Amino acid sequence: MSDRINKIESVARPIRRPNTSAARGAWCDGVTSEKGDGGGHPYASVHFVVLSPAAAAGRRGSKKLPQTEHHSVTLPLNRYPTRCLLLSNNKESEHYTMSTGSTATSTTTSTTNGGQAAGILKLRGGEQFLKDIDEKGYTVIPGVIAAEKAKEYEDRAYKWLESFGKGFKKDDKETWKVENLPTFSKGGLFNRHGVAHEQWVWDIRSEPALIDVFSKVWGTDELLVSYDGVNVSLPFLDLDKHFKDRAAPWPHVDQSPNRTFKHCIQGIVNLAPNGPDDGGLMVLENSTPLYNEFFEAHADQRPAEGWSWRDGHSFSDEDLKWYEAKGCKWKKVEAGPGDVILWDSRTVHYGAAARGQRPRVATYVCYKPAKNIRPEKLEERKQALADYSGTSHDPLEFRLTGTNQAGPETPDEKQLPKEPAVLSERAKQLVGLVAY
Ligand SMILES: O=C(O)CCC(=O)C(=O)O
Repeated sequence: MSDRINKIESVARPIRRPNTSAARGAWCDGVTSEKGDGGGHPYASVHFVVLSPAAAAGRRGSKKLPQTEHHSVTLPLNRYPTRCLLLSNNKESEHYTMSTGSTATSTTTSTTNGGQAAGILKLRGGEQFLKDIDEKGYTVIPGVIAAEKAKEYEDRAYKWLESFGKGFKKDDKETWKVENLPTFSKGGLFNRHGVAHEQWVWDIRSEPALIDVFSKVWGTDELLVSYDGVNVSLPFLDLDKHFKDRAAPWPHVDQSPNRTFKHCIQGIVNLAPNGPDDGGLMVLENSTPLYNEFFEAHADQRPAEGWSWRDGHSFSDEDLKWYEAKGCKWKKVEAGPGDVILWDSRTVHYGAAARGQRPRVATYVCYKPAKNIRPEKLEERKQALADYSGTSHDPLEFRLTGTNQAGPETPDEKQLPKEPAVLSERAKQLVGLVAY
């Protein structure tokens, strides 16, 4: 066995073969128990099944090879994918790449962790906000950043927008038009122009109290951070003129249906007062525990090659009716300057455009334990920093975003930050440039 598989457990659950061609060969049947090793490293016992080549090819009754082998092992969670080296008859016989939880069922999820969502996060220290995320799918932590500091960041966001010289002036509402701003999407989502690497954005990411919040989430302060974008949602005078459905809801989750466990906690640092009519986060309350059930109930939507591993899934009106029939209700998450909003990536959500008179100003943040990154992704992070590229939320299993990926949308669009961040030692750790 490879050194990552350090313990064989007895088979604890009946086998359930996933109905995907990707499962041919070997598949994980479910996490049968979750453990920590005392050092904050989460492990799970995973039962998986190896199908012999004969059985995989459908040749039943082959005497030469067993049709199936059943294994349960202890795997470190968060390693996506985990390389498993299986032994058969004491000989190395097969190499398989597996993702823990890749086909585990929601039944397993609910029975393995005392009714709470099982998964890759360890609850530590009984923090109420962690319980809130588990119970409601989201939470607001007040005053993580002092209000005066939040105001400074808000001003720096406006200065950044003014620095493009396209006509926007924070103090003149007549200039609050889409055409006076650099390219953005939805009601005010900016992830181009190298914004992920502006000094003010890195300063926010490096705020010790913010890092502390995510340290509590993961039980370690040795974290990597996403190169996420920012949001300035103004009550625009011309929102629909340029892009008709900018203000339309875009309900989605930021997790692949293949990842059946808690995988990522997303965050927003809220910088301006944010009430019911301001642009901001909408969550479908109680949608989190229904995540696996939704995808099982909508297996007809699954492509022939299986659900995508891309961490994202959008929901149609019809899909939402399924959630609503189960009692889920939309809620606008309100927050004050300096508050941090956290939510489980399985929670159905979207960023609403402004309906009232006030601007929304916020940055997106997401941290995960550095030890769980794959070496190739670490190199990709370093390159993305050098290129001023952005990333999707999960700092470990990310996609690149921003101008370098999609190309400029306007001739004047560049990938260069206006004030490229000079990284502190702490920020370099959060990149992965300096090892922990
Ligand atoms: O802007 C928001 O509040 C939500 C943005 C969003 O949907 C996301 O970051 O996944």
